[in-house]
Amino acid sequence: MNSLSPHSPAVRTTCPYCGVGCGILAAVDRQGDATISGDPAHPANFGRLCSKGSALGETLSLDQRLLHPMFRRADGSLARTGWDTALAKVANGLRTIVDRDGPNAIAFYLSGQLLTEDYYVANKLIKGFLGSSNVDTNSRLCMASSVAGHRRAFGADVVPGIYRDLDEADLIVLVGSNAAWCHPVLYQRIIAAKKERGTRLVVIDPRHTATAAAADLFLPIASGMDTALFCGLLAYLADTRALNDSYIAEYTSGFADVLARAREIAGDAAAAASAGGLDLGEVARFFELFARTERVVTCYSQGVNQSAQGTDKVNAIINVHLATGRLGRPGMGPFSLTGQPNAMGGREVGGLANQLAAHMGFSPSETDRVRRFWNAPRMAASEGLKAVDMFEAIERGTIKALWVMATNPAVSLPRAGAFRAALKKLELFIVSETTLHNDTVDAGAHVLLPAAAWGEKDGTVTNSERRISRQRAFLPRPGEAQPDWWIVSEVAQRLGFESAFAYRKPADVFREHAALSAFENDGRRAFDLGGLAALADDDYDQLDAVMWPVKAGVEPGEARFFGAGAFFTSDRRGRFIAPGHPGVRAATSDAFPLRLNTGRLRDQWHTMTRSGKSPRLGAHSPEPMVDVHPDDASRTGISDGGFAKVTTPHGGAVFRVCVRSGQQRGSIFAPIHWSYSTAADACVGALAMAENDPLSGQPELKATPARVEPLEFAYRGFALTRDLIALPDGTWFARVAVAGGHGLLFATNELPARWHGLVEKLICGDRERAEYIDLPRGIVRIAALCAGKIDACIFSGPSQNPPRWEVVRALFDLGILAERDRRLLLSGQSTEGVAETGPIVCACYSVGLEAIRRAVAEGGAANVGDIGRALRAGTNCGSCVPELQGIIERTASAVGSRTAS
Ligand SMILES: Nc1nc2c(c(=O)[nH]1)N[C@H]1C(S)=C(S)[C@@H](COP(=O)(O)OP(=O)(O)OC[C@H]3O[C@@H](n4cnc5c(=O)[nH]c(N)nc54)[C@H](O)[C@@H]3O)O[C@H]1N2
Ligand SMILES: Nc1nc2c(c(=O)[nH]1)N[C@H]1C(S)=C(S)[C@@H](COP(=O)(O)OP(=O)(O)OC[C@H]3O[C@@H](n4cnc5c(=O)[nH]c(N)nc54)[C@H](O)[C@@H]3O)O[C@H]1N2
Ligand code: SF4
Ligand SMILES: [Mo]
Repeated sequence: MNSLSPHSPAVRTTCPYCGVGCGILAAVDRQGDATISGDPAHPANFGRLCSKGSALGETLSLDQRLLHPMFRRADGSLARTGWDTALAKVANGLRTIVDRDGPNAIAFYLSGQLLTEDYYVANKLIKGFLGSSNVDTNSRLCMASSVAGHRRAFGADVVPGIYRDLDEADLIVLVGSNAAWCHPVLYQRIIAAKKERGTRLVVIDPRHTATAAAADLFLPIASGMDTALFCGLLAYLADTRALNDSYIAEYTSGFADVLARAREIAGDAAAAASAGGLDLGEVARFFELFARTERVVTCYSQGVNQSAQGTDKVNAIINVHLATGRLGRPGMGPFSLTGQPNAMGGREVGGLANQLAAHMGFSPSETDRVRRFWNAPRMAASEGLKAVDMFEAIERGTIKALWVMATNPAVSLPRAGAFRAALKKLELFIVSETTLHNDTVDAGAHVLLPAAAWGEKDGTVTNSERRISRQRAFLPRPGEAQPDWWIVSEVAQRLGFESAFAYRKPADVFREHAALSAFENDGRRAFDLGGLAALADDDYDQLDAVMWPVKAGVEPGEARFFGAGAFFTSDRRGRFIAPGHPGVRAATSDAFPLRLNTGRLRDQWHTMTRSGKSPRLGAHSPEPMVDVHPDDASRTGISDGGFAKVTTPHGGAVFRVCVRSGQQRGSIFAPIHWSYSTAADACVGALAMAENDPLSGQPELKATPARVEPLEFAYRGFALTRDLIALPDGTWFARVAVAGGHGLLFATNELPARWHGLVEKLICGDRERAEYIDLPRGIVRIAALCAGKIDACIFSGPSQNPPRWEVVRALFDLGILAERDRRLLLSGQSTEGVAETGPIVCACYSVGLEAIRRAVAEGGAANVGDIGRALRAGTNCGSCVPELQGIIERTASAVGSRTAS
């Protein structure tokens, strides 16, 4: 793996972002630059990639990488150390705490971004050898409600369908899923089915998203009321004789009671409409469409899972599919869209605190089976603490050692501010990371272990349709970075468990994992990789994407589950589950009259440690914005493009404001991506409440009571620098990746000319200085040039008329400036060859808003196809097509009204 030559032929691997699990071809040229393209042979994407996948090549630099083991000195600074010392420190520290305080004083917090092999080894060490089941994962914040819902209904955590069902459905219902941005390649498949087959699309979401733009029917449901809608649907199906009576009788149990409960919650379309705050006619249309369409797939994601009643929402959806027998056959089924690349793999190895490996639970017989298989000396016998409870135990001081791998909880947990502070209480705080600084590391990690990153590591991931794909290395490992499975195994060996962790390569781990899945299985556990348990090293290296189950002696295929019953419950029947009364956990009040909904943007990935490195991705939504309905904006006195402070009972943060009519009255939306490492004060996790679903332990991250207030800054501006700089306290800023250096967008009440020290430091030495300063008008433009290139610049102006940065940013990347450009630089104006692009809409081809507007207004482009032919925008991943559509409509009507007047 280390000996990869820097210009190897393309390597087949898998995207490290979302759960679609797209196949990728990665090649490295002689300069060491990676070329990334979609793998035409991979059944998840057939060659397509979204904007994030296509930009992976821009995220591979070693800038900000953690390259060596490090430890924190008493004065708080980090110092480099060797692997032996670091591993011994971890092993001795864990041993001391377990011996003194018992196994439950230690915890691991893992991630759906680990590979299955990494995950398996970590889980084995803590549950089987250290005797603690305090191992949970960020999947608790992500998929836990789906897992709990599947287990209640099916007796196992199984997604019944496959992606092909999306091609073969006549109706697709997306509940709490912004697939256009979060599962773009699957969304393209849905759009293709609409075109080719006439598939209808219904989108259920409190806000009008890019996904909703293509819907035949959009239901702007009140936050948390999905259960009412699906109960109303169940009652309607019963009343209109649209049930599958023979499926119910033959394969399920509990229908009559659940129907009675559904009628109590919402007995018909009118009751469902009233509970969901929806238009009766539209609810009736949805019910009728659902009732008469046999091939229905209902996909759902975080609008369902991240709820205090997420498990009930999942079961309310599954109930209507069981009642119509619409699952396990082509073109139908409930379909949980997983978030992370290996959310499923983590579930398979038992990464969650309430599960054991290979889909087993903590019953005495299962615990014993795993103990025997592992030959485990100290097997955890009962469930451990789930994520939020685990961090509360750290807050209380009962958990004393924590090992975080591949997640950034100081940003992504609810009540993140309080939990970040609690990390200081740990006696031993270990972080396995690829990045040198993120909020979790900077919260005071004692030992940093450098992990090999995507492109450098080898193993497997499982996507939303149960398909296992290989991630393969195509880059050499930098510095002293090591794969996560290696790091854990080395610690285990130093704890005295040499033979149980004597893995030499990922294939060794994978074979053991596959063997455990088949161990004493007898067809009672869905998850069975017995057919891969004896895979030779070469075959593992060559493994094509394969869908589980892969039973020994059976040719693997594309299995759907439950078309003819055969559930994994004790009586093999599927269970109807009666949901509780729907709603959200915390009430709004005079102090917090709004609800804060949180989620994702199209071109960033979580806490931006990777996607935040790509200039192309940074151009789409460069600043943290809060979306507010026009009525709420005018009531609270905040305006589009201005700033607002959002406050909840847990914290406050400051965002630019986007006033959107697609936002529901009373509900605001903010993205999860920014942290204290990337912005002054825009960490959404610090605002979110930690109210959990009682069954799944998943927190309700989309409904925290909140208020907004306007906030004024006198000046706004930007800085472009070759090295990272810090702005003075009190300055609001967001970091933005730009080509050739670092960008900062800021807002302030103190003019940069008065930022003592910083400007002098940037503009010193033999650098040529250019400046235009007009303090009374609030204008400051300072640039330092070095050998004809911009080395650093700071521009600011009054908030009402701030400087635009597109042109200067392009010049910053250009290299040596021509005399004319140098003269024009301070004016921030376009010169020949550097046109103003405006904000980037198409990330794949870097096409900006202005160019698209021009193509419509002057070039006569009338539809998305015309734009594609003229500018290429929208022709690669298609993620921007909904935005293109909106721009065409708005520009065309503006042009129309100009010509009319
Ligand atoms: N671009 C991008 N893609 C990603 C990720 C990323 O960071 N960036 N992350 C990946 C991960 S880990 C995940 S888990 C997925 C998440 O994928 P999604 O779940 O699609 O994304 P979110 O934006 O979290 O939330 C989806 C929608 O739920 C809606 N919602 C909120 N409350 C309710 C409700 O009560 N009912 C209903 N019906 N809807 C509600 C929100 O308005 C939002 O539009 O995305 C994956 N893909
Ligand atoms: N308010 C609110 N909060 C949320 C959500 C929400 O919708 N709203 N969504 C939740 C969901 S669904 C999710 S999945 C989480 C995501 O939240 P996190 O998991 O905290 O976010 P990431 O930025 O993906 O963190 C991954 C970390 O692993 C590091 N890393 C990358 N590759 C490797 C590797 O190979 N090995 C190691 N050791 N480290 C690596 C990265 O540098 C990064 O620091 O956020 C959750 N939090
Ligand atoms: S849809 Fe995009 S982010 Fe998701 S796996 Fe495919 S390329 Fe990666
Ligand atoms: Mo997630």
